[in-house]
Amino acid sequence: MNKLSDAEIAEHMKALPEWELAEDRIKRTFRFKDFVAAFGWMSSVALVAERMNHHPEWRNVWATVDVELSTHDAGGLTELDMKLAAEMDALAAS
Ligand code: H2B
Repeated sequence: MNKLSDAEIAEHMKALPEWELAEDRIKRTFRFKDFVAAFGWMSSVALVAERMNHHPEWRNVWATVDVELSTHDAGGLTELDMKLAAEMDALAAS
């Protein structure tokens, strides 16, 4: 998987308005109604991540999940990060 260019990253970020670009990664804080909702969402995301073989860095505190996405094998952002971010957004919205 190839690292995205700055122009490609900028294009993807238009579709991910809740995400913040920070160096070699993108970040978003997800807030849920309680711990069960947060952990339920994490469980759904875990299945998607495993299917993609692309895994998030994340931290859960009660109803909040802080997520950072980057492709370690590529040393930066790839299409996989953008795809996983979009899947996370969709699952949080449903
Ligand atoms: N997840 C992420 N975020 N980046 C990777 O480079 C990555 C991964 N690589 N999940 C995969 C697993 C790799 O380490 C295994 C061996 O396929």
